[in-house]
Amino acid sequence: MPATLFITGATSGFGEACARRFAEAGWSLVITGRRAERLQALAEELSAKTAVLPLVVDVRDRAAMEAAVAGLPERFARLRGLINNAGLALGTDPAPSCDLDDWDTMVDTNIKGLMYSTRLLLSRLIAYGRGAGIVNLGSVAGHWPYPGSHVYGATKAFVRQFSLNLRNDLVGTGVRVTDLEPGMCESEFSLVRFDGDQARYDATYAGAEPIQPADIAETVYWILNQPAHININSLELMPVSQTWAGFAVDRTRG
Ligand code: NDP
Ligand code: 8X3
Repeated sequence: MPATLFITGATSGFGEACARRFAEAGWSLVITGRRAERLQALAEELSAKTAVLPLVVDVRDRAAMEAAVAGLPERFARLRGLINNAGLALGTDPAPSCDLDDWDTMVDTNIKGLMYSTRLLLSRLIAYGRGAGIVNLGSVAGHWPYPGSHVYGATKAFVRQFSLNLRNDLVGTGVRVTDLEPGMCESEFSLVRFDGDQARYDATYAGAEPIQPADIAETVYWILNQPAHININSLELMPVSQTWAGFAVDRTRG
């Protein structure tokens, strides 16, 4: 039975690009997301190359995630990889004026959704053993503070520490864990964050030569195909055009 890769959030961006990259290499795929039509279309396209199971599920819905994992057909049960990719940022307003519902959504998706898929699939990854791996989508926002990042960055700090902690609990199982921490990448991520504002999306990437989802997919493929005795603990990448800002100073203090 071929090895299977489980990808959360495969209807766009990194998840979709990873599905394409791993399908090219012949891995069986379980792809998930909420947008059924997109997921179905991707599954149909990739099924010319490999076995693909589309699962329409919201990672925030614990019961639905439990049912989805419990119902995995035997054909897709030999799990070698999990890409915890589903996630989002909502808004860039400063903390005092942003929407508390957006904070809930980011925590529920980026933290709790990732917890659910990890916990529910761990036993299958452990059963695969040596060579299996989890790639969690963290972010530069998980350790570099910037204005408007508040809860989004904090959820990614969770992803980083959770990933590192998991490694300790998985010692001896052969299962690897990586926190992948990209900087600016061009994807629907910014359309979601800016509530569909196309002009703001365009301005974000204009002239910056951002990382593309296919670049991330290539990186994930490299991580999960390292020799079985190597664990990439964390990997941060940025476009060459992006660096850090200096400290901000309040000059109204007299
Ligand atoms: P996209 O918006 O293109 O893709 C996000 C994916 O997550 C979609 O497939 C979406 O599917 C899925 N998703 C969102 N919410 C849920 C949910 N509740 N249940 C199931 N699936 C969900 O963004 P990216 O590909 O750029 O981002 C992927 C990950 O990478 C995210 O975790 C993001 O935080 C992280 N990241 C992104 C960076 C960037 O600059 N783009 C940089 C660093 C990290 P659907 O809507 O169909 O459910
Ligand atoms: C996404 C990258 O810089 O927009 O995680 O926070 S950033």
